[in-house]
Amino acid sequence: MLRKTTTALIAGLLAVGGLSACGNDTSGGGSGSDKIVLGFSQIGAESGWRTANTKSIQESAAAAGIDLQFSDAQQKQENQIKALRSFITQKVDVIAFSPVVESGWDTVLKEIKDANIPVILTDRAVDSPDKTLYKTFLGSDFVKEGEASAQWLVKEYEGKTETVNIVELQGTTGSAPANDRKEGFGKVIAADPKFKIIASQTGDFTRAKGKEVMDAFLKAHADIDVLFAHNDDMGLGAIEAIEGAGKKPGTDIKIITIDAVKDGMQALADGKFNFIAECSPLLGPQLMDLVKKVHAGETVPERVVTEETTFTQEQAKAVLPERKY
Ligand code: GYE
Repeated sequence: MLRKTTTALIAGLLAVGGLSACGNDTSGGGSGSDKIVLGFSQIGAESGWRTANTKSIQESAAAAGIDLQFSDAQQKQENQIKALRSFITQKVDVIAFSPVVESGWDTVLKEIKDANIPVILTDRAVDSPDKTLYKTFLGSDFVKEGEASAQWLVKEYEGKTETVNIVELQGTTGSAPANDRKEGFGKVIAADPKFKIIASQTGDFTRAKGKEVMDAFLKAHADIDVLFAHNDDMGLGAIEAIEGAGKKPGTDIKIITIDAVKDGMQALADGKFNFIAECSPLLGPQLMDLVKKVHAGETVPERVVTEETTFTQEQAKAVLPERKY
């Protein structure tokens, strides 16, 4: 109550002074508007998923009449913390952000809470034990994505007894999707000792790093059967490395990835990937809904999980023509 009144008061004062409550806004909020101001700190533009996620958030904010203050952290936690502090100074109405890693947010989240600004975690989680530091978390079940990836593998090698040598390209070290996808995948393959992860390293969710690390894996191991990449982009980089080494991706080395962005789905339809567990980047509409609710002081669920599926090569061929991102 108090917070709303204060916000209204500040907005009113700014309007009187002929200033916009949007600070150095370039998104066309209009001066003195009573639009909700949302400060959003994005991780960067490391992958096709991220690009689609940014687009979804920007388009949904515009459609919902929300004044979006968007900040790109270029994959650095320190930049995200700076952006969050500047949202406090700007007195935005709601803050949402996609935390690049899980740890190290307690102090800044406490500062935001003290400033009475509600926080929505988007896409990635934090490991803060104090759950009152944010209102809700909107995103995917990454453990489930890892499990679904491994379940496909288990089925694919059903009835076979020879060792299956797996290499893993992990996402950004310390990030929720890297931690959880690894955990989910590991849990399922642990049930059968024939599955062995012979190498596992971060490719930072990027194509370039995926290629570089896969190059190194191929040099160190002559007998790789399967690649599990924590996202499509690293898998796409790995395809280049595999082809460069004179092997056939999807055949000589089976590839499982996560995301299902258009380029990944194309590789799956082309037979270069073998399976994708979907992770939807289209969080914008649900996010704007939550922004309105927390701004109005309504209670929201602790966790809002996005709906996702999985794709085989045949399924990718069928949906590819309609894939928007
Ligand atoms: O899978 C990857 C992106 O946090 C779910 O981040 C997201 C992940 C996504 O870079 O492609």
